[in-house]
Amino acid sequence: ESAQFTSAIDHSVPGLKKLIKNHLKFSLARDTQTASRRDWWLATSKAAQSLIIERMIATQTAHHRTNAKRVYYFSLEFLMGRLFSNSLYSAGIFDEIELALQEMGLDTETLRKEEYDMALGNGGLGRLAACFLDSLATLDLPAVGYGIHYQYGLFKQEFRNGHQVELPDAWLTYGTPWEIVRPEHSTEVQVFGQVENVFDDRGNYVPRWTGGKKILGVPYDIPIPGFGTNTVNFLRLWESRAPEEFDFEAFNRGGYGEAVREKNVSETISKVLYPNDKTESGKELRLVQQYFFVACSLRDIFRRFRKDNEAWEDFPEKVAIQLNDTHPAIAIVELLRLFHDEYGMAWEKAWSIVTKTFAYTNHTLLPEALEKWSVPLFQKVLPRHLQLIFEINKRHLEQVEAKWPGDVHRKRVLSIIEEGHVQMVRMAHLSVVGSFSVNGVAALHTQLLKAELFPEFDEMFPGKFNNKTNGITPRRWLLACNPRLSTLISKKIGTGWERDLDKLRGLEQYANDPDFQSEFMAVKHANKVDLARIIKTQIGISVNPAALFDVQIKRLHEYKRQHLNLLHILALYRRLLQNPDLDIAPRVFIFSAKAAPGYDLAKCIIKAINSVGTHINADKRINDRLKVVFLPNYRVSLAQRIVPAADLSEQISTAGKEASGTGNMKLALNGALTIGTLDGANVEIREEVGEENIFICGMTVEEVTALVKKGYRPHDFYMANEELRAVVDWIGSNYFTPDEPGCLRMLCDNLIYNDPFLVLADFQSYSDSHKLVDAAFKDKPRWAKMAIMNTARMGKFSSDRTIGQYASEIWKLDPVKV
Ligand code: 26W
Repeated sequence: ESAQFTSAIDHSVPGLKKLIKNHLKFSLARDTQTASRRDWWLATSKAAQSLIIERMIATQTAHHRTNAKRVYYFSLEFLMGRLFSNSLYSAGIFDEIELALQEMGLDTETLRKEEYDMALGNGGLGRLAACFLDSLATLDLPAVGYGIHYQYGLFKQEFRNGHQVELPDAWLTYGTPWEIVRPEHSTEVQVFGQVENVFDDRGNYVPRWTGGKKILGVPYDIPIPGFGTNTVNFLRLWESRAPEEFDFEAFNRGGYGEAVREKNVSETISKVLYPNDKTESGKELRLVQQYFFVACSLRDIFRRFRKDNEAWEDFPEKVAIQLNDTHPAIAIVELLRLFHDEYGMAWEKAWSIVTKTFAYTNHTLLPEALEKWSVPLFQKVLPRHLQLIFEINKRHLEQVEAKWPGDVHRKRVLSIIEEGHVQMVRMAHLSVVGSFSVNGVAALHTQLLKAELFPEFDEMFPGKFNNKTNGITPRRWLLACNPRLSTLISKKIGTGWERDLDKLRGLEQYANDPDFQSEFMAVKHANKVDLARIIKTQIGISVNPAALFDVQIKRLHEYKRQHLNLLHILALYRRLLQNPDLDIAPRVFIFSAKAAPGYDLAKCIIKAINSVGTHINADKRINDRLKVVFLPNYRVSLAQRIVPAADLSEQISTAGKEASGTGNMKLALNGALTIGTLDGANVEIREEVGEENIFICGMTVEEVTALVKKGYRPHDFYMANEELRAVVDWIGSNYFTPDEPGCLRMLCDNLIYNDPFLVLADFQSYSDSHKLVDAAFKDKPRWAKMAIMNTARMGKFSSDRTIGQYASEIWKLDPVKV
């Protein structure tokens, strides 16, 4: 069964022109004479949005009429970036709009720059959620994303004297054309309060959660159009409000000021995205955020379920909930509470429905990023949930006892509660126990998840753990960000690759063709010219587009080892100073990265790169053969400019630490070669492109484990390697920071005496690998062939493949054609 869809909107160029002008006049109250560029951008966006909304209504009708199973993607983060180009492509009106704008003396390229990034996420995990939404709609899968409508997204970054400064990201100041507020679907939830025993309506004396603070959740919907299909899903983001405009009880108690303050507390919940991508443990507001959006979303799902269904037993047949890491894991307990406490369902039945509904994705093995909440904090914020967690744990440990009688050690490691000075709730354990599926995000990551992080759980629940290697959407990360390459590819192998990325394999046969090689590299060169212009206007540095563009773009983290890259830059610089005739291809090192505001060492690494860069860029002796640029305020829209212009992609995390990485896929898809460790999805990228088309360096997971076990002493590596010692000391001296003596000391000391991520141990191998990169780059046909092979063999890393696997292997979800 499928609804027949016909559009009521005129898609022709004159029709679209009229639509844009109508929006300018009637939605924005502007005339063509006084309209600013932003007005035109808004009007054009609204025109595209009307086509999308039309399809969204048809899609929702189809899902409702077929009573389709839906997947609900729960995530604290959605890093959407700009939506303008994406909307035009998905609405299938990109060329028409371009013509319409042209006729009015405007162009899409100028207008799209007016849009402020929607940066409601930190990094990989948030961007993955955005790519997944795109693929879900493109594959016609019924899906809703649920999250928080943060008033402020990830902070804006500026550099002052090379230091990171954070500024608020007021993305909503001028409004957004994409969202639709739905006050009619507002829901009320509570936090805090206490547990009382009361008689229920069947005369049972039962615990009840009472006296909590009431909060109103107001949903904002962002339509999510698929590419080349009529399906339009939506992302529903909750904003917190005080339930009444004004709390008169508080007013009577403490007067006006008190009443306003109470209102402010409610509205604080959705105020700001936490900017850490390690943990936020202990932060009460973070736990409240997690519960708030999860509680609102579950009530919303209940309402939708009950429109089309009678029996709660059918819930798992109609609802799958994917937990994006443990951040929304409290949903497991809330769903149990709704069934058991609010609907009077027996525990066993409620728990059985719950554990058939949830699936959990783990995104990190780093112990400091595994969420734990102290029992006293839980007691304060969610007292009834804490009781339920203890009951879940009691029953879980009974099962452990049944399977391994008397095994106290096993109970301790498997318990949801960590015993200690203060008891802690382990959210990952709760997620594993409460879900029917637990997946890692790359083959190596899943293997380590099973063998190192959760071996006892894997034994207890055979078959629950599975792998879903990450992917990226080719619509944003090739079609939209790299129009030159897209056009070249379509000219060579035809269109269709946008929805079936394996088709890129068709390029392989041209990898040795000199004509195709020069076309491919001409595209790369043009993209580098564009990026060079951006670098010049952003930070005033001139770079040579013929140089090798060596790119490391990702959050700043010790484990990602931007400082390993820096040590190599210093080594190259030193070699050039000592041997001015050294024959190396000119290089531009390009960094972009935000550091968590409280992460001092990460901020020190930013300062170090900036200071070394400033010094090298000004040194006439090296004849512009090295340039170091650090582009401020890394974000999705900036990534879309850097990725198409990269020659080399730096993926050099300590083996075993990067769960997957997704930037590695974006860069390789756009014809950058990878220099990387055997970590995360790099392993699978190497499998796909072949080892002759990638530069692998550094220790393997096994070697890392062995070295740590034996006792890693960075000082030994420092002493044994003259060049390494010189560059580390160079950082530690005040040579690069004469105005701020001692400011890089912590970095240097960390490397020599601590170095938890084995930077010094991997230095030589990394440096050797870069010599191979240099040689390959000088051999133009060889480099071109390798670059083409990378693009041609990235099909596996389409998020369409990933989502197809989630749908068939985890969610049992069928497409619904609109
Ligand atoms: C504030 C709490 C918190 C804790 C952890 C926020 C975010 C995290 C995550 C670890 C952040 C993250 O982005 N993880 C990344 O997820 C990507 C998508 O699966 C992977 O590709 C990256 O390897 C992983 O680091």
